[in-house]
Amino acid sequence: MNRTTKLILTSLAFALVAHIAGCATAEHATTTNAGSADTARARPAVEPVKDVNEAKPAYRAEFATEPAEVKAGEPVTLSFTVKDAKGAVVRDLQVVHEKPMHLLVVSNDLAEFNHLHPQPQGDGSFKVTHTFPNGGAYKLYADFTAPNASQIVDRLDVNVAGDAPREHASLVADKTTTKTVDGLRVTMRPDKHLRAGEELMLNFAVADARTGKPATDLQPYLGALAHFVIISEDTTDFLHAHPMTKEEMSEAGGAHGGMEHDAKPHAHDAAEMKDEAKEGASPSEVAAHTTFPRAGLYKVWAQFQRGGRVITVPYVVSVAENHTVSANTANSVPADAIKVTLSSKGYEPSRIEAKKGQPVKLAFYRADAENCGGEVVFPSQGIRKKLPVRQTVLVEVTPKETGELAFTCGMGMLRGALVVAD
Ligand SMILES: [Cu+2]
Repeated sequence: MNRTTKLILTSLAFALVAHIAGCATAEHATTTNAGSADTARARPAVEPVKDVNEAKPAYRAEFATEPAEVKAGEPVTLSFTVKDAKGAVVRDLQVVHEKPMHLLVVSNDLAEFNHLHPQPQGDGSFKVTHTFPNGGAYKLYADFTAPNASQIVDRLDVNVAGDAPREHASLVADKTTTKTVDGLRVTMRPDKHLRAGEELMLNFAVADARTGKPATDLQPYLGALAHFVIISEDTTDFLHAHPMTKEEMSEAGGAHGGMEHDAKPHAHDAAEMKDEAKEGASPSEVAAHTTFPRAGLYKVWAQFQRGGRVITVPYVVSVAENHTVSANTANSVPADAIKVTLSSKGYEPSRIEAKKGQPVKLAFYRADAENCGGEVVFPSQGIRKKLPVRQTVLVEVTPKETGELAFTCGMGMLRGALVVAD
């Protein structure tokens, strides 16, 4: 009865700007509100902010520590006060995965990792007490969602005073993909070679280290069977992957409608998961659907809960350059092509005029790592093309009938159309 079931995780990619003005300053990656029904099940990816001074972010977290000087081995209270563009304190953050704010604390070399949850205080701030074990530079990623807005991740710097800062640990890509932590043996199997800008599934199989049998006693941790945090070696790319709930999975299954490909397995798995929940067994395999934005080394922390304890399993992966997509970029886009930008807002433009019988060249540009935008599909034309992040892909269509010729993202959530006239 060891059926394995995959949980598909929504993942959020953040390209944070490398612009740091010193200790305890925040960087802002604000999102635009996707304004669609899809936001609930797949929160839109953050659009990179080119210049923090260019546009005032809608929300930012003011950061303070108590005491002001942070010392290794001494408890410090980390305080975050979220303010809107007008400076008003925002108290009612949305509860996402059971918490209004998630805080990831990592040392600059990514050797140390903590996942904390600042608690709301009477004065509108969110606070958590933490003890940094060593002196040196740390990064804090405060992950929160204001009411009627999309997710925001603020990256902050903290310098911790200490007699002897720990020696900088260099990231080295793992030679083995099987790791054992606290009696849980976890094997990571990506579904393809890791390449920049390409969507992939990171599959994680969990087994009991002692018996070697699939572990089916995982407990929900913050409303999910697994959480994944992925940070690039230079700390600028931050991805936080959370699983979809059963309801969201069945909704997503419904939304996929007649789309072939991966929609059916997802829906099937959701059904299987319900069966297994009845039997009291948890899936022994989970999958994170993600895109690494750039080539280089990334650290991946997979978090599970078992026996009331959170188990954090670290991996270091190497993401290769993507030569196949760079051959397909702007240089090869003809001048008469219509540029269609795909972001968390959807397709812009989403309606494009065309003439019956005349070929139309569409140059799709995918601006961010929005999850379901990894493919563009023209169902009536049998066209399905991959859209790597920050790459342009050309699609040529000749409409044979007047009316609307629809195109959608791979999961059918984002839609656009050619409006075809005689
Ligand atoms: Cu969290």
